[in-house]
Amino acid sequence: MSGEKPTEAPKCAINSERLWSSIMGMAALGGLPGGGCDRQALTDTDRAARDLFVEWARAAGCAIKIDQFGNIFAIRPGARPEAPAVLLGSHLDTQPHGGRFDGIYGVMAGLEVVRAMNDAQILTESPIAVVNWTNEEGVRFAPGLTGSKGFAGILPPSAIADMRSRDGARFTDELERIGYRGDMSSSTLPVAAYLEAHIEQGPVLERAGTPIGVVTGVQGVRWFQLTVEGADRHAGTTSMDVRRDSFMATARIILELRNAALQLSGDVRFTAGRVNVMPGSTNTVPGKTVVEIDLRHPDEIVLDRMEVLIAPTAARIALEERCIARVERTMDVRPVHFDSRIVDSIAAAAAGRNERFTRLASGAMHDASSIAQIAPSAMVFVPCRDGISHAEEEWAEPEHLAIGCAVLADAACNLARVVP
Ligand code: HGY
Ligand code: MN
Ligand code: MN
Repeated sequence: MSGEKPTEAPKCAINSERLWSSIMGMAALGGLPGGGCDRQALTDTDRAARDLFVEWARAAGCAIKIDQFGNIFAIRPGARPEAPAVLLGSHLDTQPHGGRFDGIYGVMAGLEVVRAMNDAQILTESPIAVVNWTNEEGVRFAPGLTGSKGFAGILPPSAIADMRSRDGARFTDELERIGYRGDMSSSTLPVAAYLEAHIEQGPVLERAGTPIGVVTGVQGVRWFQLTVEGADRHAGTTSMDVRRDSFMATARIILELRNAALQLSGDVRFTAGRVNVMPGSTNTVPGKTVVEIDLRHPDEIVLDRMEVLIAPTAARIALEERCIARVERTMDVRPVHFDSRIVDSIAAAAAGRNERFTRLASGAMHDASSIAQIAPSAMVFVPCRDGISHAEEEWAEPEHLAIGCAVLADAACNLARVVP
């Protein structure tokens, strides 16, 4: 809990109603009947959300810059324009059955910080930049964190440009199509610090009864693609003992891996969230199945131990089912420990507002993991109801969102140094 000295920076009055109505305005784009959002990266709804963000940021006096990955930077100049920027933001893309807050909150909170600074006529030495990272979620184009990895130099531009969507579209072509392929070079926006506000997406803050999470790091995430090949055969005439049923083999493999993961650690997270069973016909034994696996743990050693089990387990079970399996690692985001100075500045901002806070590590992955590789970074969490996220029911209380935004504003003012 607290104990840090209150921040010295002046308080910046957040307009909680403006913040809430901005989040709800974004939620209308790609809104789903159950209250959630489907706004996958580089779709027309993503373009609409980007257009709205750009419109609001320009109205707030920001200059807009866009890089080759489609990341949008809304820049509020500082007294020293050449000084590295304090960068605030997150992502506007969502899961297929996404909520209204995951990612969106961080971008809208950053914008609200700029608007509140304008209202209070606050001038900072360093520029403040608000960013919308492209394709954090990694749904339409996998894997995720694409824009932030590109900006941080973790993935080469050519690899990003050639990423293919599930429907075969090329990343760069889709960026062009929606009008967000820019040419800003990352080197023209040096970053002094990166702060990302986000809903927690888990139950820790709600259980602790604290409105603020001071995020100390993010657990590691690896994605794997498991392909199992058998043979297409007639469902009515092919006896069970000679089938080469790729889906039955896959189902056995996934269950065994899930059990092995649980044996390794109670904290492991093992998910098989996308399965493509081919040819996808009720009356054909499926000859090919591809499944995407998401594996998470805070400790890389546990991830390594689990990873070495995947290929042999898949090969053994596939053989028993007269199939062939192959496994490819498609993403590796290492566990991240955020910079203690930035973490402490968030704790100090919460203490300065007399808000109770909890230090915690993130179970969800974030663009902050990428940016932490090139600039000191940290995150502010607020609670979400029942810890639910990646679901239409996702909900955060307006009051908590406002407190998180105020803490973000104070930390940003502190790091960007307010000109007296
Ligand atoms: O997958 C994640 O944890 C993030 O919410 N995209
Ligand atoms: Mn997110
Ligand atoms: Mn998400």
